Amino acid sequence: MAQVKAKYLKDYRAPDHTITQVDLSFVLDGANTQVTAVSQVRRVNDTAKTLVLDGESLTVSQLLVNGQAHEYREVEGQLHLDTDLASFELTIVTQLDPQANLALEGLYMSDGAYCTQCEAEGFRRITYFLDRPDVLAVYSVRIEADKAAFPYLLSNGNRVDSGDLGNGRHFVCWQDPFPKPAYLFALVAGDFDLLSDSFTTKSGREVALQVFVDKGNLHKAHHAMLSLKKSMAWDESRFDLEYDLDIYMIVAVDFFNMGAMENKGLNVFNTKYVLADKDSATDEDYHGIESVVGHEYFHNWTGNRVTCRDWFQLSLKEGLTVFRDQEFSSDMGSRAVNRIHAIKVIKNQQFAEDSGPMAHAIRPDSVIEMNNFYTVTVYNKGAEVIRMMHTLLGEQGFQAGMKCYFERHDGQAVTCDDFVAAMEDASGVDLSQFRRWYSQSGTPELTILEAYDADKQAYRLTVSQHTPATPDQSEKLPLHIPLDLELIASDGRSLLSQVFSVTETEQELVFSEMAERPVPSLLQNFSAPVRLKFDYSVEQLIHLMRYASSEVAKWEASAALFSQAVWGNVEHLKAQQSMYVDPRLVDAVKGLLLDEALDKALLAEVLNFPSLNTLVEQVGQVDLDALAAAREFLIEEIASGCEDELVARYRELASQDDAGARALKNACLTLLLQMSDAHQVLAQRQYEQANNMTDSLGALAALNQEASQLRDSLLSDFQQKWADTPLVMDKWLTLHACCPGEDRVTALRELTLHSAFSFSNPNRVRSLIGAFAAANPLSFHQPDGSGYRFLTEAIIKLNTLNPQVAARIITPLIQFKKFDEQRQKLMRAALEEILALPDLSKDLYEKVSKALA
Ligand code: 0A1
Ligand code: ZN
Repeated sequence: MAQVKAKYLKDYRAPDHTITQVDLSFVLDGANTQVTAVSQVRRVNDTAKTLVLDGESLTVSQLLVNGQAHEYREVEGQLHLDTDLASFELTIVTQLDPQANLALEGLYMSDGAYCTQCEAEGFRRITYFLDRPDVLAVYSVRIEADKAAFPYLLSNGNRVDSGDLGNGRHFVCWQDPFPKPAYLFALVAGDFDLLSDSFTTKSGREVALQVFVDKGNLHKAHHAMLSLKKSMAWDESRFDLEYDLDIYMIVAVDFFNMGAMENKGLNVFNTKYVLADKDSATDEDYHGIESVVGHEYFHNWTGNRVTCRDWFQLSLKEGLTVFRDQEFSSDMGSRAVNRIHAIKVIKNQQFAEDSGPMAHAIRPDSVIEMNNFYTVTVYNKGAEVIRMMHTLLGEQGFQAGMKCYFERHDGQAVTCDDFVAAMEDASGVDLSQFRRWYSQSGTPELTILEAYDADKQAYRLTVSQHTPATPDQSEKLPLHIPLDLELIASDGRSLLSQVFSVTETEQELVFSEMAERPVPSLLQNFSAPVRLKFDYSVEQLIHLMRYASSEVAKWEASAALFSQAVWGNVEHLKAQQSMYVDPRLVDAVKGLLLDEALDKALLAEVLNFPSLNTLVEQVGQVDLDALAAAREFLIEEIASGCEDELVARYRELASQDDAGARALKNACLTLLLQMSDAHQVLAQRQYEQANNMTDSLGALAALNQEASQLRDSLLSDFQQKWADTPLVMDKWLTLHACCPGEDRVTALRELTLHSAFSFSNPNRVRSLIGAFAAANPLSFHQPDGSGYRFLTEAIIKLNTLNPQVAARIITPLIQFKKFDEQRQKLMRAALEEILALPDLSKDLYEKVSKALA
């Protein structure tokens, strides 16, 4: 096991040296690729006598200080160079083999194209450098390569020179005028189809827009381009932020560890978030593209112009940029549905992270491998923390805070505290207690009790907060929690809607002049990322479904009603009583199905009842088998109680051509098929008549809930049709991964040998193995441990191939505390086996050692 040392936020020190300018020259030549870096180094700490540079897996062929050879030594993977010069020019020549780089960090090859990924610490795999975000340099880049194979040579900033070198080779030079940290550097060299367009900013500057895609995919780049133009216009109108270079490039590559990367002026994207046409991409894919294109574009200000002082501050750029992309999606489409999707991510995944061994604050205190902290906590809970500030300050106060933030910090590398201070100073709102959201990990529980005094006509809510201890932090303090609530009268009138600040461990809210006991809609719009504990009655929830002013609250009420009913039946099963469904629940669903005025996409969300994973997250420990049985029973009962309405609604929607109608149609179909095989013919017809991927996949997913001959034959038809389209074959792999059944693993093991699968491509791995472990809990948690074995074998393979991906797909295995003793034993044994690997990566070591601690 290599040296594993945690780094701590409290140990942050400003660098002794900085680099103000770097001239990079790349000679791209396969395994003989050469990089020359000429850096202008300046000493910042006058007492420093050694320059310490970061590097990883590098071969240095030359090192010069002011043009002269200079001594250096390698110490624990870093390069030490003794000098007391106040400023000097450092030249380092390194040799790289991008073809051998399967970890996809630094300079690597994706399907014959060179590309880079430098966040978080990938630049140190290109050259020795001060690879930390508080070192900001101006970059110039020269790229030289074979002209026929690599006609496009791209880097950050503006193209300033190019030429032919004779011998079949050519070069291009780029200059980026904005000082940036090394993690925002990018280079791409390859042969692509190019979609060009332009955007005129509000101050009248014309920006060239370019989207590069693999040859033959030009027709699939239009939605990404449209999304980019919408993002640019939106950031001007909502945040008053304008683009700052003359060119904005997006390159889509098939080999990528994450979604996309915001390198200055040259974003590198996973093809999944660029390529789309109606035949091959679902409505969800279209939406994902718009949101990721927006996200990367918005980073230009929140991340690039103002960046992070150190990696513990990652949420400074990510929480804020996720908040901005969520607002963008909400302004472009349905605010309620977007909010529901964001809430689901928190409740399913972020709460799970909080209750597992990797619990951390949105600004972590300690990190072993930074790549492990691109998490739902840092990103999505981080966005919730920004959203809470928005709730407390209002749009105007928040925008004043943003303006102050940019006035103070443009061109700097700063901290989360700097951001909060700008918000506070610009708005006058006291955020001192609020800051604890940055340092405290775990999910707060907000328990609310109600009391009504008919004589005094007073309604009282007693609100208490408590955050359970997490492995990283035993002491918890009360937080500043914005509690948005509405009180609703028995006739449906809204009596009050207001945001209260909960700051104490226990606090009372008293409402006078209440002629009757109101129904409370609590934590409206999920106003804080907390677990709400309130003992709602069935009547109250049905009242909220009918009368809550907020659509999100209606959905929350329906999900709570469903969850309560499931847990009730789990109790019945434990007591060996028969299960039961409250007819009022069926009637409530029926009422919604008959309500033509209700937004279709919203109704679809209601009908996609809480998943098994969502339910698992609601309790400490779980009897998975009883839970699954109770959930299935309830869905079947609801579906058979509403069968006529579901069929009628399905028929009426079949001919409608919009995303909301498709979502609702597929939700109805899913329920009908879960209820009875007799409805299989609906799915078959939908599949055969489909003229878009949402309909095809909706039919397949509905059929995929159970093994059947029809399912098998349509899946193989799908495979033949799409064999040459990897992103669609990923959907096929996921369908296989998510089909229930006791012997899934045998089929999946065979699929790892299929030509559509490859361990070296992260999209393929996530679609098959990642999806199986994360989204097919019943098969993954087979009592014989076969699911754990399958995942463990894949992780062992990926440990050396691509540690980042290995560490990502292990997540369901480290959350073993939720399950029964027998399963825990098997899961622990699998983790022990991984921990004992002789060449265990830092990424896996951090997660597995914490899980077993
Ligand atoms: N900053 C990117 C996410 C990202 C992070 C790490 C990567 O490679 C290890 C790649 C991308 C974003 O937030 O979009
Ligand atoms: Zn981001």
